[in-house]
Amino acid sequence: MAFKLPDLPYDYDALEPYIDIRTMEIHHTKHHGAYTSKLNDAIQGTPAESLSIEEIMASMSEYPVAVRNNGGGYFNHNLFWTILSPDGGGVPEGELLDAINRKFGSFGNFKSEFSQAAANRFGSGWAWLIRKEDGSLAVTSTPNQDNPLMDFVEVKGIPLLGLDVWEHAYYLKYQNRRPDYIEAFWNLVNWDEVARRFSK
Ligand code: MN3
Repeated sequence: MAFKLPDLPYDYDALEPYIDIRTMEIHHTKHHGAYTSKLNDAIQGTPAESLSIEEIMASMSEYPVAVRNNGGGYFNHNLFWTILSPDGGGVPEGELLDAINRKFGSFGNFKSEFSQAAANRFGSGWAWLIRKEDGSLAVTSTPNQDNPLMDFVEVKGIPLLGLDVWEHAYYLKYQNRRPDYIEAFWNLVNWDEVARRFSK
């Protein structure tokens, strides 16, 4: 069964002014769309066709690079759209906030560690908040379309929050000002969805 490009849970202009309509439309239809179709091409006729995207991630070292790049791109963007919301921003609550405070000392410390991971990722990649196997949280970063579910990454875990820092995610509006894009991102974070992933 082929993987499908999911619809966005909001309109292309919904994240204005933080992420502009044109970036959202190109990012979803062209970039995410291409990862989806190239992933399907790469697994066509192989046993991976009957696996979930998470199952493919978990044994990624056994796959060719086209599955790594496009499968990662498919999964990462599926997650990215859901952790953004026009009603996002603010601070998390409940058990997620407790876990953040335990690990990072404060929400502000977490935010700055995550922002630094996003800013310092050289070239293209992602910053992540993950839940590790022992239940603790960590901030990590991966290059290209890798993610913390892939079996070969240094720090593995369940991604709760991810930020795309490829230039295609921000260049039209922010050009070289990645830190401004990262700052804007905090106004969009859907903490309800992050908390749902945390407690799953
Ligand atoms: Mn992207």
